[in-house]
Amino acid sequence: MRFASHVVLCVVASTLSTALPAPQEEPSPTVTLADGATTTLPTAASTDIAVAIDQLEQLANFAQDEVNASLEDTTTGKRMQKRGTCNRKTLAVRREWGSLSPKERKAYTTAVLCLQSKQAKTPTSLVPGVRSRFDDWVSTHINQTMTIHYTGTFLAWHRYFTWHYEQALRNECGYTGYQPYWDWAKTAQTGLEKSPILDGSDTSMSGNGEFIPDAGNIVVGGDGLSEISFPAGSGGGCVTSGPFKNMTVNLGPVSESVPGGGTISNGDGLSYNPRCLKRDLTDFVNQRFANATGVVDLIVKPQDVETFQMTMQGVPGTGELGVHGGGHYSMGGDPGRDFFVSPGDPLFYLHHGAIDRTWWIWQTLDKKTRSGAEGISGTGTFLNNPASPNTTLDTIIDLGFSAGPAVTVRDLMSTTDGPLCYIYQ
Ligand SMILES: *[C@@H]1O[C@H](CO)[C@@H](O)[C@H](O)[C@H]1NC(C)=O
Ligand SMILES: *[C@@H]1O[C@H](CO)[C@@H](O)[C@H](O)[C@H]1NC(C)=O
Ligand SMILES: *[C@@H]1O[C@H](CO)[C@@H](O)[C@H](O)[C@H]1NC(C)=O
Ligand SMILES: *[C@@H]1O[C@H](CO)[C@@H](O)[C@H](O)[C@H]1NC(C)=O
Ligand SMILES: *[C@@H]1O[C@H](CO)[C@@H](O)[C@H](O)[C@H]1NC(C)=O
Ligand SMILES: [Cu+2]
Repeated sequence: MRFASHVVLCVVASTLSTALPAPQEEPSPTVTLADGATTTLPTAASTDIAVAIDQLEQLANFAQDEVNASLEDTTTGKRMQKRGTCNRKTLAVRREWGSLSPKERKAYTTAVLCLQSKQAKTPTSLVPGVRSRFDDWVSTHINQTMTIHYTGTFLAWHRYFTWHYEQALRNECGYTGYQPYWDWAKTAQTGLEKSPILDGSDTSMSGNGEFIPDAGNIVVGGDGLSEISFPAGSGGGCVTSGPFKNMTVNLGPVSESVPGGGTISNGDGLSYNPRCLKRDLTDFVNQRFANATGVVDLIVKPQDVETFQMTMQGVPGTGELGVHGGGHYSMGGDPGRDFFVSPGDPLFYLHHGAIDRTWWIWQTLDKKTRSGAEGISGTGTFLNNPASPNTTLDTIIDLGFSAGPAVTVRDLMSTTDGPLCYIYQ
């Protein structure tokens, strides 16, 4: 039986650390793997990007090993006690965009275009601007924005949101793959426009927007957050190539940050406002807020979910955007820079795949604690303003007209122990 036998992080490094110069040179803790073998994992990120990329891969492999082992041997009863029915045969593996074949990439974007051509389920009496099934997700996100960010539900809500989007691509649009993710660490190294995700080719997620010069800085903040200013990107206009070249954004803007400072809006963003998809790819933001070093530190340093989720979203007042803001503001544009309407850019789901993967790896480092009640912190309102009850395992997550059924946070705390059944490569 292997109940508590694995994921025991013995910090053997602690007694040695005083003799060593820099935190990133601390020896790694010994980890006992599910199969009884031991390995070492990093306890701090290397500032050398290439080394940090290796560390990230090592952490992801560890998570895979742990979860794979927990799903093994269903017939012999050797399996960990689980709530769901997920097993190795039903397990989905979500992969990084660049590791998909050109054909697989095309199948994904074709399915997204299909979703954009299907009828919406949201009644236009409630949201006059919805024009497609794809817009159901956008309007659900707009409707719930202030109760799903800087809340106790942030991670679980976006996990469910992305999962149902993946399910709709599969069940309503014939897609046979799984939700791919965007590895920010990779694009920070290559540059966004040179990456297979954003190079503008037919097998990309489309590329940059047309270049608009003299744009001025982007200033984000407000809603109780202090301001952060950074340069605009290398695009700014309509996306000019790739699968989403002709895409129409129907909803928003609600709070779209624009070059030169400030935001623009179209009221509640729910009325019909057709316009082109715009991007403003911003390497500066990717490299500064979502590089390999930062991602590894996010996974190995926070020991409680409050620190983890706040670091991920950017601790207000620190000038940090976290990897969450880092990804959103590196795509830029409209609706990419709109806190409410951001799922209107299909790249959103690759970004949130990566957010979910980061949480998944972090959870797996201490599965028992981080997938239960101790793995939740926060309330049901943005920075608890206005004050609201604490989020718990029983808190309901409801995706409105996008997809049902409503579930509890409990169902979303693991990607393999409840109704969900996937891992990340
Ligand atoms: C875990 O299982 C998945 C699916 O079978 C496989 O793709 C992956 O390589 C496995 N990971 C490890 C580290 O064995
Ligand atoms: C965009 O629309 C035009 C006209 O309908 C069509 O010819 C073209 O193939 C479309 N491009 C893409 C990338 O879908
Ligand atoms: C990498 O990310 C970390 C954490 O966000 C940041 O402190 C550092 O400045 C970044 N490195 C570069 C070269 O921007
Ligand atoms: C809500 O969470 C906070 C922070 O963890 C805790 O101090 C407080 O006691 C909780 N409130 C209730 C009603 O459980
Ligand atoms: C918006 O949220 C409210 C309550 O959370 C819900 O009653 C309403 O149906 C939602 N509207 C849409 C369009 O999802
Ligand atoms: Cu969101």
